[in-house]
Amino acid sequence: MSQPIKVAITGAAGQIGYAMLFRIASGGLFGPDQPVTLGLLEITPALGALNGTLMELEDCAFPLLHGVTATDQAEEAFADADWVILVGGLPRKEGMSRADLIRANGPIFTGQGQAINAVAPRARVLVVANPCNTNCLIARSHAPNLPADRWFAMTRLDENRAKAQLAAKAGVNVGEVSRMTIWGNHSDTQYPDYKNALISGRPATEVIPDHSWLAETFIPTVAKRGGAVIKARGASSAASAANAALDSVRSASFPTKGEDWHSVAVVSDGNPYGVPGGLMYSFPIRSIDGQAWSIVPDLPLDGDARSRIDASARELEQEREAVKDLLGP
Ligand code: NAX
Repeated sequence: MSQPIKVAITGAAGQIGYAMLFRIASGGLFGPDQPVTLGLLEITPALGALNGTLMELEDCAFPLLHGVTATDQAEEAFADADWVILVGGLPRKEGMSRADLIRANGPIFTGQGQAINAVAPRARVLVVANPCNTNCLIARSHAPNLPADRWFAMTRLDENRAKAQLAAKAGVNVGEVSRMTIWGNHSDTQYPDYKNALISGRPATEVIPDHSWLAETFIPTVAKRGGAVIKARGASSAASAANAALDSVRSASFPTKGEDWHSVAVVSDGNPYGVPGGLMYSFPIRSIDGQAWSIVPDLPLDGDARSRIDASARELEQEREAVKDLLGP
């Protein structure tokens, strides 16, 4: 058996944490032969609830789970982690603006970025907590020891939502949908790019001839799906968010198969799509060897796609401006 992979998770007593831990511990992330250890971080008042989750983890008797640390100290949770998944933060509540959320959650990521920098030199980091692109930007700015290509913010739930909508409309299994890009911010300005997506190997725009549905219904349905789930469930997406986080880590950890790609926000260097450098922006990504990745180049983008891509970049620039006092040197 190989050495355990250490996964550190913040907000571990929250609803996404609860939906994620048992899957990781059972082998649902790295497979049935790969042991894992967990480093779980919570705020002090939530340690009691986290202890209950620990009791349940113990009662599952997972043979692959080789150790758990549960703590309110970031450096203890993150020590020597291979992956750090930053989930902890306030979810957006009814009546809370995006700007309120940015200011409420941003400060968490200065300290957590510093802790990763200090104790997790080989870590790769996935930020789930919203606003995830900008929280990731903040954490990364405080962790100069970790190369820029180790930082990710989650748009995979949007990708999965988009695939499910296209599959339902086309009347096919969701596994038939590939090359689904979410461009930009995990927000209403994201661009779910149906024009470059495939259904059963054919352009989605050929399989779904109803182009007004694609342009006018599909895009807002994907972008506003989180709100629709809150309305129906009375709580924000949890199991689907946990699932998307696991998909994101898996896609980064194994080479991309065939000609497909996946969506995740990575640091932009301005190439190849002219997105301003330094932003954490979601692109079509291929993993090369389970460590390195590249942005899929040369996708055709018409004027409408281009203006959506630019609008999401502008929103991210505004978010960066709003947190500039929280950014590291
Ligand atoms: P919960 O409120 O259920 O759990 C959050 C947990 O984080 C709580 O247990 C809380 O004690 C803990 N926490 C707060 N501050 C912390 C800190 N400084 N260090 C460690 N832990 C801390 O929220 P949940 O539904 O699990 O959502 C978590 C985050 O995911 C939210 O920010 C939410 O907005 C975000 N989401 C992101 C999604 C995405 O696609 N990127 C989709 C789902 C979700 O909305």
